[in-house]
This record gives sequence, structure tokens and C-alpha cells, in this order.
Amino acid sequence: MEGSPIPVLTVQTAPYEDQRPTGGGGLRRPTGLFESQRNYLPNFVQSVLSSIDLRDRQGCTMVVGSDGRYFSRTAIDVVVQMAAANGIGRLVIGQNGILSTPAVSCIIRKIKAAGGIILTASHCPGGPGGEFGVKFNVANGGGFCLHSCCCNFSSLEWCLLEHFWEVNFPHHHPPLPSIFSCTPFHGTNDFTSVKQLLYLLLFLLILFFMGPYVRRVLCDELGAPANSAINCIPLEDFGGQRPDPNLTYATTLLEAMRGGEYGFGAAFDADGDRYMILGQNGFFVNPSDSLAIIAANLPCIPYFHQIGIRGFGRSMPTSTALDRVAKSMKVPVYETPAGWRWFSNLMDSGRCSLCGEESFGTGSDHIREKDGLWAVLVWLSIMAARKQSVEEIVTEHWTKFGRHYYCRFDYEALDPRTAYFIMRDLEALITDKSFSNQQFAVGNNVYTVLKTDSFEYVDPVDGTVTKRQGLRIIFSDTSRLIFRLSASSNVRATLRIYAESYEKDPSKHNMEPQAVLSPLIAIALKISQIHERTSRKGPTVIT
Ligand code: VG1
Ligand code: CO
Repeated sequence: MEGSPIPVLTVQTAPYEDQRPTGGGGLRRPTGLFESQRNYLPNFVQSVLSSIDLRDRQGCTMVVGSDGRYFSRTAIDVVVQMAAANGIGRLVIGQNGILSTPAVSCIIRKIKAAGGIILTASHCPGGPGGEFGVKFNVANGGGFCLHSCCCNFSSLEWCLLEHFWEVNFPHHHPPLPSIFSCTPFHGTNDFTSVKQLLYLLLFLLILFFMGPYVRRVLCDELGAPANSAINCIPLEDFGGQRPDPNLTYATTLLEAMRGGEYGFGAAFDADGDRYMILGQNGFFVNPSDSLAIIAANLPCIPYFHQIGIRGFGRSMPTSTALDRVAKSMKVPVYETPAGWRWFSNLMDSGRCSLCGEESFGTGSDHIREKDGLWAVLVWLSIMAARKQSVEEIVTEHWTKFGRHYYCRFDYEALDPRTAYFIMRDLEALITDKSFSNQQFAVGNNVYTVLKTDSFEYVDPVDGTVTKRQGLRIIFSDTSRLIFRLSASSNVRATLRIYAESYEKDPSKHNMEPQAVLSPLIAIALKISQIHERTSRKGPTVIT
């Protein structure tokens, strides 16, 4: 078929109401929906392709990758055939269909592609009974929220291409799929001292599909022992494990680190944008602390010598530990709603060099996504420069800046109406005048309300106002309670409660976060009545 036009097939379709955007970056749903509902994936892919202006779309290059989960190969077949019919000129696909979210962001920018499609449900479980998803990134490499196009068409166009995995299409137009090594560039650091460190540091990683990257970057290039990278073979069901890097799900790593033999442990989520760091004996680095510590140690990273440190970004629920560092460095902090796309705008305009979220994501302006492997390399660079362990770095940071105790309660799979009404009533309660200055006495602690609001973000770049991004209660001692509904989870509704409390005194830095935060949590449960209204006894997950 070389050189001949590929016939385009037109198929009638009907829109799916549940694909209308809710604020999250992509589409994330039970795998069964993608498998059983007619045109469920093709409809969304058409929305993605239609959102690219026709003039930009004709003959352009797009990047396609997946986290290798069940249904990824079928989905890539769909994307390739529809991209061909929609005028895309060239597709760059990861080897075996695999690319991490940060890798896609990186490749889009390097090769000046029009955008990228990532088949992943991030940290959610995979397999036929698990979840599947589609993320869409645009030309700057950042995730994009589709607005209105999901329901604007009644037909889909396909090119019936077969065997494209094996075939090179040198003279074919459209499309030109080319298979790309899944381990692109991590060029922001100088790794000489990290190499030296890795010989000394016993090292363990739990990974899911991030294996190819870790093997190449940490083992082949930096010389970490091959057996320090485990779970490295991409599996459709992640070996039955949940690819969520936190203390609840990355238990194998936690137990191995508790053995005391290893000095550094890290885990990633399925699409490689989230990470968790553990030190010797399982010492946990809270993601908000990780962000603040990386910020305070940026001078250890050569990349920032070149580009300078312009500003920092954190999502509103992320602890204010970063703000203390920023203040001492005289660097501005941007407080954004949850999700990475707000940071993209800040970075594109040159306002922001380092950003992060409490949900285990950190990144810099080298790309427009959070980047788990980058964060691990930064931690190793800091350890190499300071010649200190993870625990020493963290505790020294607390001694200098104070410790922000932090935790998050997730109530998953709630009835959406119940969750909505809990939030509505809570908003009415906390924004009522009578709530300000109210005092809550729990045990020996008294908390006085200083400020409450429904968080609103004004984008400093384009002035866009985004309202209702979470309910916030700030107390007079700077403690905070935050409530918000998840925009990314799809199984019914998820309500998140975030609690933060500051402790300056180093003699009180060794306490259990949940014990320190229990009075604040008690206030949160009392004012939201969440247990009474949902008949739950506790959260689904605590991080
Ligand atoms: C969650 C996190 C948010 C993160 C988003 C995407 O959103 O809280 O911080 O950016 O997931 O993460 P929500 O709305 O459910 O709280 V991911 O790793 O897709 O890649
Ligand atoms: Co992810």
C-alpha cells in the first residue's frame, strides 16, 4: 500500500454525556466502559483531534504513549487509525507503546509536535476490572482540559491500518508512525557526583511501568546496581498491585526499606508523574516537604544556575512549607487550584521554576508536567552535594524552617449528590459571618478561625478567574483545613479533607502527623458531618 491513499471510513456515532469535561485534564473511567460501550474511546479521541485547529492539524506530528496497562494496545490502534483519517501527518509512538506522561511532555517540546495523547489512568488500578484513561497534552507539552467539543459531532473517521506496529511507513501519507525509544532526555542535571553516590548508597526502587526509564537512567547511565530496580517489567495489570506511590499502596517498598539495609527508596505511579521518597528504615518524605526541601536546595542543581530561580508554585491544598522557603529566598509563590495545568501557564510566561502538589507530584520548567524521575534525580543530587541521608536532610530542614504536619483524608466512592450537599452546606456554614472568629476547643487545644473562603484563582498571566476550587479554613495559628471534591476520580464522588499544622519547636518534630492533627480532623468531621451523612466510619485512604 506504499504511496497509495488510505481509504477513510465514516462511522455514525452519538455523544456520551459523561465525557463532558468536569475540570480534570483527561478522561478516566472503568476499563469495562471502554470495552463495552460502542465508540466510547473513539468518541473521546475524536474530541481530542477536533480540538486541534484544522490548519494546525493537517500534516502535523503528534506523540502517542501509554503506561502499558490493559487495553493500551487496543487503544493505540484506535488512536493511530483515527489520527490518520483526521489529517495528522506523523505519529511518534513509544517503543511497545510505552511513554510516561513527563516523557510525552518532553518529546512534544523537543520535536515541536502539535500535541500528544497518553493512554493512562495514572495511579488508578489497571486491568479489566480496573480503570483506563486518556490524557491530552498540547503543543507546549502541558495537559489540556477539553471544553465543549465532546458532543459536537455525529460521525467518526477511521483509516483501516493494520500491522502498523511492525511497519515503517516511509512514503506513506498519512500517517507516518515512528517508534521512539521510551527513554528520552533528563538533561537538567550534572550527574558526576550522583554516580559516585550511587556506588555507595544501597538503593531500591519499586516501579511499575517506569522500569525502562529507571534501568536506562539510573542503572545503565548512573551505575546503580541492576538488582536495585525491581518490578521493572511493564505489566498490563501491574502484577495485581496498585500503582499508587504512597504509604498505603507501596507497602512492599515500605517493608523493604524498614529492613534498614537500603539508604534510598522511591516509587512511581503508572504514568511516571508521581513519586514517593523513603529514606533508611522507611523514613517517609511528605510530598509537600519534598517540594519545600527541593526548593531550599535548588542551588545544588546545575540547571538552576543556568536559568535562575524565578518563582515557585504550589496547589492550594499543598502545605505552606514551600512559602517559608520562598520567603527566605525572596522568591514569589503562586498558589493555584489542584492540577498541573495552572503551572504550565506560569512557566510559559517565565514566572515559575519549580512547582508541586501534595499528591506526590513535583516538577520544574524543563517540561510542562510533574516528573517523578526528575524529582528522584534531584533528591540524589541534593544527597550527593550535601553528603547527608534523606532523614538528615529532612530533619535539618525542619530545624531551620519548622515542620508543617500534614495529612489528607480521602472519602472515595461517595454518592455524588450526598457529597455535593455536604460541600454546599459546609460552604454556607463557613462563609457565614457568624463563623469568623469562632473558637473550637478540642482537648487542650483551642483553634480560632481567622479566615475562610471558597478558593478562587486569578491567573496572573491571562486574568482568567476560576472559582470554587475548594473550601478553606485558616486558623489564627496558621493551621489550615481544606475540603474539596476530586475532579479526577470517576467512581462516584471523592471528597478530600486536608489538614495542616505548623510546629516551630524542634523538640516537637518527631511526632506522628495524625496524632498532631487529630484535633483539626475532629473539627473537620464535626463541621462537615461527613460520617453521619455518608454512614462511613472513616476515610478510604489517609496519606
Ligand atoms: C488528583 C490530585 C491532583 C493531581 C491530579 C492528577 O486530582 O489531587 O493534585 O494533579 O490528581 O494526577 P483530584 O482532582 O482527584 O484531587 V495524575 O498523577 O493524573 O497524573
Ligand atoms: Co500520574
